[in-house]
Amino acid sequence: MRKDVSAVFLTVQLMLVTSCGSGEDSIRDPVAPQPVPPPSTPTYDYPRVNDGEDMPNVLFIMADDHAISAISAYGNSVVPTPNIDRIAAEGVTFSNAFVTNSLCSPSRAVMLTGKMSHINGVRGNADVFDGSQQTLPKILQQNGYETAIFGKWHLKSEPTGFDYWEVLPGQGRYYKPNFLTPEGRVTEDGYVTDVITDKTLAYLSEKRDKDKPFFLMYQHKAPHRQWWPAMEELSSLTDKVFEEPDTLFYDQSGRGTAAMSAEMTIAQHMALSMDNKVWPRNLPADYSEFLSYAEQEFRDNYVLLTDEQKDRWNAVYQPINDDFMVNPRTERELTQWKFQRYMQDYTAVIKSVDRNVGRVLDYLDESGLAQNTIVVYTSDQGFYLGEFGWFDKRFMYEPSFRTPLLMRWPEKITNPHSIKSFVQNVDFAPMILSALGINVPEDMQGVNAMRVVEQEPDDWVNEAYYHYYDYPAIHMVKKHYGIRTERYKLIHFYDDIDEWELYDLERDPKEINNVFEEPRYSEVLKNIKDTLYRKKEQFEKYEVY
Ligand code: SGN
Ligand code: CA
Repeated sequence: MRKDVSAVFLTVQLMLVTSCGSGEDSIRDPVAPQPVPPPSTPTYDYPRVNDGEDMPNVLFIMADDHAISAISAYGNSVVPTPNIDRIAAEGVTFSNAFVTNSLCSPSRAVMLTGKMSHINGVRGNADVFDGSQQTLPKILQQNGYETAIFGKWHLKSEPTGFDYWEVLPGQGRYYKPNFLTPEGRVTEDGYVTDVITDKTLAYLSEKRDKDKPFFLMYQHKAPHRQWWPAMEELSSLTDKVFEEPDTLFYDQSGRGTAAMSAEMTIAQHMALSMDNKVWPRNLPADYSEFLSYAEQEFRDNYVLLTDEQKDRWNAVYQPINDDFMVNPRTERELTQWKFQRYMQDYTAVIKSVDRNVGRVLDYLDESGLAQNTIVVYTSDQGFYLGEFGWFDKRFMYEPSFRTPLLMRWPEKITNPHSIKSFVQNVDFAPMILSALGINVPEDMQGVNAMRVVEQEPDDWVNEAYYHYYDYPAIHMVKKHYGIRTERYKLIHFYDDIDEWELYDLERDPKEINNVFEEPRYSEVLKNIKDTLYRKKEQFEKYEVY
């Protein structure tokens, strides 16, 4: 059940923008939005409806690129995550949470604003977030909250709306991380996931104003590429053999041009050096790592290790390098080897996130804060762990469209359960505001997903809308928008192509058989196109940025 944006606000917008949402069938569909000046920001009063009560705290945990398939609370995980699972075991697990634009900066901007990418101004990773706009932390500050963020930010401009902030510049680095702070840049010894947690715990135990409720964003860079594990987890990665997804060698032939032309295969686009930790000097002579930059990235990471860390690192990776050197491999075997290496490092990095989440949950327990603290665990999007031969994200296909979402709130959620109603990350801000009893501003486009936490309503509309813009860019995933319903998914790839894909998720959950042209789906197609255009109209009929 999504509400329409304020009619008054829309009228103003429509006077400003006339070309909107038209030309669905043209090759450059939709018409590239022309920037128009933002309207004067409407002002709102945000009355607290639960004045006088103890306001709950909010701990918002986000890990970069954390796939559902790497969280054991979701079942069939490639790695156990006992601490993250604690949130699920004592709270709710959203089994149908989706992003609106499967990429880092856009996803973060959507969560902060409760607005779609073209409205908050961050369509792709190159866009700079306009920190003068209304955001969730600002609204919370106005309602008596102290706000803080530690970890990955990745929105280019300085954080606004936070009483405390220490964020990684850009993607950040794994070892000896830098942080941007209001006082300038600081460099810390240690491993990034541990350091972010140390800062979070220092805030919780010492720095915060204990007379105020807190809204704390605790955001991990890991498990983003290039998957450098912490020393503690290095030993865990050597022997495990991971099951290959049955689509590891899928050729995309049941899909279309966009999937075929994307540059995110383990076989060709994952770098042996920076991603798989093969010493550049050990690379085969005929292997032109497209990638002089990849070799440089590898060195840039390695050089940050202390001598002692280098010894420990080499003790684990040298035998892997030796094995790589002595055993000749066919092309197929090399892909299988890279997949195993990828999964070893990725899961080791997840373990460090899980271990550190455990430290923070323990603190909440020990300090007595747990009872009235809402804990949310999510990611900025899903991730491919070898499905369709891929790593990375960006596509509207399930592994990157779906995102983990767990929520614990002992004070209010007393029956742990799983929720099947659809929610999207554009709903997170309205969900948190509603949970706290704070009015949701009219111009937020998400809906109050707390409704499905309390009890899944029969009239909830399970439709998820998507729009990805970051093209041309690394991994070369073409622009597309689409709609997912409970059973079907319709995607339109546009810009330099004009291709549609329709999937019947019941018959084809892996989305490898595009039925867009199949006559027996003509009725389904007609209906889902109507749904798509309705959603597109609802979300996109005006442009702000
Ligand atoms: C880097 C990565 C990409 C990744 C983007 C965006 N390459 O460019 O693989 O898609 O970040 O990721 S790397 O060689 O620098 O590792 S995002 O999560 O920030 O959107
Ligand atoms: Ca990400």
